[in-house]
Amino acid sequence: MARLVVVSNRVPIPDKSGTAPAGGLAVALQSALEARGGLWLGWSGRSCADDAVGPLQMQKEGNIEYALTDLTERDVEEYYQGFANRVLWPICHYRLDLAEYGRREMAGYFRVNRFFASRLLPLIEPDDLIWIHDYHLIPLAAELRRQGVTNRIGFFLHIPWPAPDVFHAMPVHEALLTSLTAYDVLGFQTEHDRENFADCLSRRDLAARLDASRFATDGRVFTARPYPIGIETEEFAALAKRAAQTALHKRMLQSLDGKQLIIGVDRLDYSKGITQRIDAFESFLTRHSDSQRKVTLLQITPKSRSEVPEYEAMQRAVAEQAGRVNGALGTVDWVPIRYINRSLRRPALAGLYRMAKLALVTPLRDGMNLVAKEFVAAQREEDPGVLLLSRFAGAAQELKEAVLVNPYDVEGTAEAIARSLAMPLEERRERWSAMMTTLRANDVFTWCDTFLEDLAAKPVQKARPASVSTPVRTSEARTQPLRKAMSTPVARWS
Ligand code: GDG
Repeated sequence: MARLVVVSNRVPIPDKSGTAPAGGLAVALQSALEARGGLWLGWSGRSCADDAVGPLQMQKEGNIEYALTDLTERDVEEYYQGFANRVLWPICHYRLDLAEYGRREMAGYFRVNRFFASRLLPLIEPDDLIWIHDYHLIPLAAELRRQGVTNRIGFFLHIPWPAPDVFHAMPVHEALLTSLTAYDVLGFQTEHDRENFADCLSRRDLAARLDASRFATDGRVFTARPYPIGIETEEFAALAKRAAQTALHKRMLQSLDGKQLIIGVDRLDYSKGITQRIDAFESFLTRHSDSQRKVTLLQITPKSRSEVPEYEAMQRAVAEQAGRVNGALGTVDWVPIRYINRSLRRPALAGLYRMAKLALVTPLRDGMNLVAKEFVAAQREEDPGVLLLSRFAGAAQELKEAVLVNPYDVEGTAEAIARSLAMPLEERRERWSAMMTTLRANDVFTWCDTFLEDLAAKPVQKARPASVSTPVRTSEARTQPLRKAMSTPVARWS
């Protein structure tokens, strides 16, 4: 079995006791790395002065070697805070209005990808399978290819791929698209994302489509498929069951004093629809005033990316909004919304999911949304809670038995909350059991194995296009925008 090399922006490095930070993705990748022997490379999270980037920091845990690199302050500002989080993230979540293009940031993004390639290069062995993760590292394979790497390289995008009209509004979209054709296997969360990507390629004549999943650029074939990410279903269910026995769980139950718990868990991010959700909850309480004092919404929202101004502003806005609803509707002995702005431990979270009658998972746009899946896995078979889920989360493509809502429709969501809370046991059990079957069939280990099987598979090269309506551009024309983006000196862009 070939060795596995994983590259992601951040690396879930185990602490001194060897315990990896919890989280399905980290667990699945670590178990694949452990089985095959592997290397995981990424940013250390530290920044330093321009001339102070030291050697890679290596750490070995069992069969896995972790390699961390520092970045310069300028790198972090341009590549991470700039292009990744203020251009790609909003664009992929359909927020053209929030994207702030700057040539300096774009150049920094390509420069840091080139830097990651140069750090990885000396560590790669001829048969390694290389698996690169997420939007921070789109051009990494193209950079590795330029430096002579011929290994199989795969890419998985955790966030949505938007429709061509949105993606093509981004300067350098063509360079990014072209760089993706350097991979052997491209993974998306849903069929919809894959089709958006295929439409982007075809509008720019960057590849010919051979069949549903194979594309040809001159000289090579690559595949693009949906690989919906899962969770560690059985382990999470067991964790939730155990958590229900803890003192914290009992204290929480006591503090609810018979009220029904509704739960929301999201990183503080505008894509998660938190303000629309609080509006919907307020609308529900106003339209169904008999529910007042009978329910409590627990919104757990750990801070994220607080160095980006939109996130800092949002933190204030959500806290104010929750305070306003509590001020307007609360009573001396009832607080409608309990708002927690920090992270809880994973077992505590699992126990709270299990206690809740209803989860509000209402992102405006989400690649998958693992909270939806964790909530389902944490339920009690004999009396499961209801999942209210946005149609715009990737998870809605699989969890069709959830109560699906349009989060932009505040009143519609308010009515769906009312319906969900009143749902009879039999219907709750039917819906839950169907969703649980889906989660068991496609857990995060299956996701990981399926992707790696495709990545390791012998490529079928030189297939003839089944139907090519427009000629594919020659390699010279095709790689031109990529070369331009990669070689443009920063000075010319700033
Ligand atoms: C990206 C994509 C895609 C949250 N609060 C706490 C906590 N969490 C954990 C949840 C869950 C994870 O964080 C969040 O995952 P999501 O999938 O909901 O969202 P993103 O962070 O935006 O992830 C997304 C995902 O990648 C995977 O491909 O699904 O669409 O945007 O696991 O449980 N964990 C703990 N305390 C908290 O307070 N311990």
